[in-house]
Amino acid sequence: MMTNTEPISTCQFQAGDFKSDLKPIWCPGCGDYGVVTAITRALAAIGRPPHEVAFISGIGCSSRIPGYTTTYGFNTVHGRSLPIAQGIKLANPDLLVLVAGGDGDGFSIGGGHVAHVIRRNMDLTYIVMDNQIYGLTKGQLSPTSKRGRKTATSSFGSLEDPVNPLLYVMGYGASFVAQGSPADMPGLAHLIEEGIRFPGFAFINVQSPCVTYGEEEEQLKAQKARIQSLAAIGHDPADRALATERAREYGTKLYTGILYRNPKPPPTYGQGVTERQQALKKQAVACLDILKRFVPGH
Ligand SMILES: Cc1ncc(C[n+]2csc(CCOP(=O)(O)OP(=O)(O)O)c2C)c(N)n1
Ligand code: SF4
Ligand SMILES: [Mg+2]
Repeated sequence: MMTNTEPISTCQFQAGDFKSDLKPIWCPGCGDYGVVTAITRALAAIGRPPHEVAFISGIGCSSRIPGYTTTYGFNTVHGRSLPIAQGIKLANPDLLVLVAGGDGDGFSIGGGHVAHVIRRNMDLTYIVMDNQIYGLTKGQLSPTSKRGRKTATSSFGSLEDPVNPLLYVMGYGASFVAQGSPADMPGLAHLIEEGIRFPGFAFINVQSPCVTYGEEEEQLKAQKARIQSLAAIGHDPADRALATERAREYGTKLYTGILYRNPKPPPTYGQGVTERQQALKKQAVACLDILKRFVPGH
């Protein structure tokens, strides 16, 4: 089985090779433009050709993203990108599989799948464009909208606390957890590249603002002032307890960088499947040998 960073062909790629001719229909200024650019830069740095990459998404503005790349793509069903991506990776383990979608897609309707992809340590890179709103359906509360937020579905302000995506995945034992912003494009491209290189499930939460339904404080200009680079404050990504403490600050502080990278990640589900297949093959060969010895004519 190949790793995500072993190309079958040995060509050199530029970010432009991963951008399709389809013109995005996102609102001008939407943060998702920056995310697709960061993804294409990361893929060029990895160096695998577009036909060795499968890009899976759910439904939402953010989930349109595979169509804007030249990789294989599947804009699936709302909240079901992770199960479909897992099937694709298991059926074709040599594909590099990226998954992307929105905060609603990932943490409301699709929230139940996150725990299972983590406990299997599936070798996927999952990029969530967290804009704290349902963008595509015109601005309803999302699972990451903050308490008090006024939207189309909460004219008097939300009565709920938001889901904390960083703490959520840390809680289930994710081995690679990062947060980025299109306000720091080179940083975001680097995080996605690191996520792809990580042997197992990599989660990258991206603070990708919705310019149409989002609030002023979430926009790129405001984010630039709030961003705290984890590398700059000397954060140790191998320290799980510290990473969990910092994950708790989601919503109050805007950390960017790798929050947690497990120095000893568990085996991936794919590795387990390969080993099981090899063991079963050995058993089958042994059975055939016995058959040949004892059954005349075999
Ligand atoms: C089963 C199902 N339920 C609801 C919808 C309607 N719907 C489409 S996208 C969406 C939410 C999108 O929000 P998010 O995932 O955060 O993506 P964004 O548009 O903000 O990028 C909803 C509720 C749907 N398409 N399918
Ligand atoms: S509605 Fe928001 S998330 Fe959707 S394209 Fe426009 S700015 Fe982006
Ligand atoms: Mg959203």
